[in-house]
Amino acid sequence: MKTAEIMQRLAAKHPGEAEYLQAVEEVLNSIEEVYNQHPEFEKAQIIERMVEPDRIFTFRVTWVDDKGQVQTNLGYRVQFNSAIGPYKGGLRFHKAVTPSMLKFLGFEQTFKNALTTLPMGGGKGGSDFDPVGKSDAEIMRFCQAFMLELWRCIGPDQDIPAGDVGVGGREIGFLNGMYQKLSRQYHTGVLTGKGMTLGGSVLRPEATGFGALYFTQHVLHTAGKDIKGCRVALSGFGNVAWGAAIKATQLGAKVVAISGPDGVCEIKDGITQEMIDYMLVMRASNRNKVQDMADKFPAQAQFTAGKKAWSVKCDIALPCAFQNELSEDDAKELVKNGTWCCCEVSNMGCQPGAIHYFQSQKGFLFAPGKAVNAGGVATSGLEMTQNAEHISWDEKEVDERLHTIMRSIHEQCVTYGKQADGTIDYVKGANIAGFMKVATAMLEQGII
Ligand code: 2IT
Repeated sequence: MKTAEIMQRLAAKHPGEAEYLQAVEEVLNSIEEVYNQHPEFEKAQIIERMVEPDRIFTFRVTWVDDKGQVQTNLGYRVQFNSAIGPYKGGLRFHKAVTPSMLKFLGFEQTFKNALTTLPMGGGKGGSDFDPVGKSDAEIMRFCQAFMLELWRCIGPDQDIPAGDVGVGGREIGFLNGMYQKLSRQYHTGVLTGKGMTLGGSVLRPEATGFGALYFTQHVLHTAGKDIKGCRVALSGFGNVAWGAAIKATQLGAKVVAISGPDGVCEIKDGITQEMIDYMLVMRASNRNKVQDMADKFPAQAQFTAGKKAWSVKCDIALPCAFQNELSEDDAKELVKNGTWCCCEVSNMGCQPGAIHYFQSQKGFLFAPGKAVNAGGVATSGLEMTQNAEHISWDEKEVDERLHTIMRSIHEQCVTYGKQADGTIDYVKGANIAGFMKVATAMLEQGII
């Protein structure tokens, strides 16, 4: 296989699907060499089959806003790959959602889920519904209308959605209620990220951020460094940034920045527990403004409009918000300011130019989203296990399992990403490890 040829064909077939093509190209660049050592992959056309989703459902979602006006959005579920288990992946509600975005996320999810060690295939879904400025009642009505279509596509052994950007515990609760009403199935295992009263798992809300910090610790230890005392800049202030802020602080690091679409809050002395708790209030308000933190804590947080978290001096940069949120120019600014590590917590948070720049800097530590943020979906997998067994584990049990999984993901990256000079290429490691598992499963299932 030749990456350039495959990309040319895909770009012609899917014009304008920039994020999807970007995600595929990154994986193909990493695996080309390994792939070409396995003629059986080529014979079974593994790559040609793996880059296309199994199927995509597209549906209209119509609902009534608080003013009584009828609103129409588009809803999607991309069932990407089921070779190693039922489709699993989140739902994203964001005004910029397109099929391309959900295809990139579903493709990434397939490899990420393979890395978790759990039997989950890859999927993703969502809508171009914009939660910003919506009331609780509007969110509820939208979720109910969305589920009127989605429920026929999903099931506990078929496809298990969860949250993503714009979808948290509140939304999952509304979605779950409508699913049960429509299907008359009262099992708990069709959505993950549920609240504790609905069969959710302890630590699921924190899991993406916690897992990311456990992974970051492994990256640092392997390079002979310690997170204690490090300054950490986070982007976003949603669920993922919240979990990352808690764990980074617990591990002795200082979170010196959070950000939003409106700008950045610099927190010179490090984020406090009170401020971390306030992130939840900010998320629930649907205002989507990080300035609210500076307004609430004017002595600790300094807001600058229009700036990103990457303008703040830090040791470790953790993108926790959206794809392509860290550009090559941002990467240069970070390195100039002394940053020596970037672990992507958001999916595809760094633009290709940023990754290349980081990797060109001797000693710079970079790890990709599909390894760093896999603790979220892994804990969804643990939620599925608890639901299937009709039991619930305590925090210690879930945290230990999350630790074990993140350690295993790191080991897989080392196995497949170790370079001749002893350093680890985490991008290559994660992509090859995930690919090998999915490709092998596809081979074993025959041509289907
Ligand atoms: O990107 C992700 O891994 C998620 N949004 C979580 C997916 C899940 O099924 O928990």
